[in-house]
Amino acid sequence: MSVQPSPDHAAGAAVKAADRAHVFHSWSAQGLIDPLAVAGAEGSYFWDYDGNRYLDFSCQLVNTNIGHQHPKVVAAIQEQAAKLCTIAPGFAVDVRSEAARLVAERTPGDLDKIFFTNGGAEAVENAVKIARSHTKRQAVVVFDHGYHGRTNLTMALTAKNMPYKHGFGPFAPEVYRVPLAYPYRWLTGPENCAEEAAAQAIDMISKQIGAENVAAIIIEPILGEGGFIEPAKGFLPRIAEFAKSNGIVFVADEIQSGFCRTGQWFACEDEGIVPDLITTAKGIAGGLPLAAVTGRAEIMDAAHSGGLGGTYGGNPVACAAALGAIETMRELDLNARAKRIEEVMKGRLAAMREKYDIIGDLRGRGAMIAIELVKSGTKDPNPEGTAAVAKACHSAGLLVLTCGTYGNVLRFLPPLVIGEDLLNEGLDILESAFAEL
Ligand code: PLZ
Repeated sequence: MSVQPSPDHAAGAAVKAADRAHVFHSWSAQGLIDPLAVAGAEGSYFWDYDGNRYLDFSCQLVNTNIGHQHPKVVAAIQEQAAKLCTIAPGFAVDVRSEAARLVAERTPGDLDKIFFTNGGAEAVENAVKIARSHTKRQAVVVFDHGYHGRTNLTMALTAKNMPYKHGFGPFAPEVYRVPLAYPYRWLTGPENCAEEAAAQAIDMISKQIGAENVAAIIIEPILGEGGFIEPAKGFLPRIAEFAKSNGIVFVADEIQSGFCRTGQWFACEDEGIVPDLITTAKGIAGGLPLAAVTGRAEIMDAAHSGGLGGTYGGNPVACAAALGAIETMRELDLNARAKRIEEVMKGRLAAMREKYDIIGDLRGRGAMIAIELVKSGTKDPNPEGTAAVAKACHSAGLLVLTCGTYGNVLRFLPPLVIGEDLLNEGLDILESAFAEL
């Protein structure tokens, strides 16, 4: 178990100096960031070298659903490292077989073939390759506000008004974007949002692309980077049904929403959807680099022999971490915990919204909850207020992330193992940040 040691300012300064001299971070261009030197972590906390402790309502990047340094994951990694650290993807090994079996047991329907990759973007790329091989078609349909990664193809799949792709084109061709049922910002109001957005999306696909040309429709069942948007109820089933009746591969990108985050193993289960392919990463291995595409055998087998690959995919140590993580989620019934977290958070956040009219929308499921901040009395996005609240929380020892196309969403991703006292402590810090501002 990691225990927070006494402060060691010199060690922290050395870590920071070497970092600033040589490490290139995401978001670091033009020196805009000032990374905190982290000395360790345990459960719901991580800490720096100066004696400060932070309650982690980000799970880093939605990775540590089971908390930091979970003993089961640490032990599984240690054991596997002593036994076999690496093996080429072409061999069968016990941990990879078992990790695949555990994932297959949890994915809905008959999705039981798994291709392991290292990260989420790579999983999405492979899902597109598989869908194109299966359908012998090329077009890929994605949605407004969607995020799917930072490689050239996945940047193309990512929504255009986000900071991730500026100046990096030309992007991959044959990618088409259609409207998303975003209830809070749907022009005619939330009531008809699902129906109208689905009709518009289907109309665009049918008339502008031709359904017969579409290989895949890719959607996050709850959007992550785009602002924790829950597509209006009924939208996803309508799109999934359209995909099915037109021979289009329906891909659920559950890289953020999967593995108990929303109170289900996969968020698409809430509307009874069985996708053709599911992409996963992050929580699957408690933050170790492992990701996967899971699908039905006849779709997964469509790519030609030798067509899919990668040196590190399904690394045994990462697979061992997945075994520890999935076992922990099952044993502790983290789906039930996520639902309880939702109850507590939504209760407290709804009360805050009564008090502070810059909280415009409150949404999300399970332990994937967000508030959208607006200018008082309007629906105009308030990115400055959002950044200020996040900063105030950080100064008070709570890490919360911002997201959304307009930079005005505060997202809360507590570890699913968090106790209710700590959860409330984090919410107290948030409430004080609002009061202060
Ligand atoms: N699909 C739905 O959320 C990763 C990115 C953070 P990788 N999201 C966090 C950042 O600033 O880079 C993500 C996702 C969804 C795909 C991905 C991509 O997963 O493992 O980051 O490649």
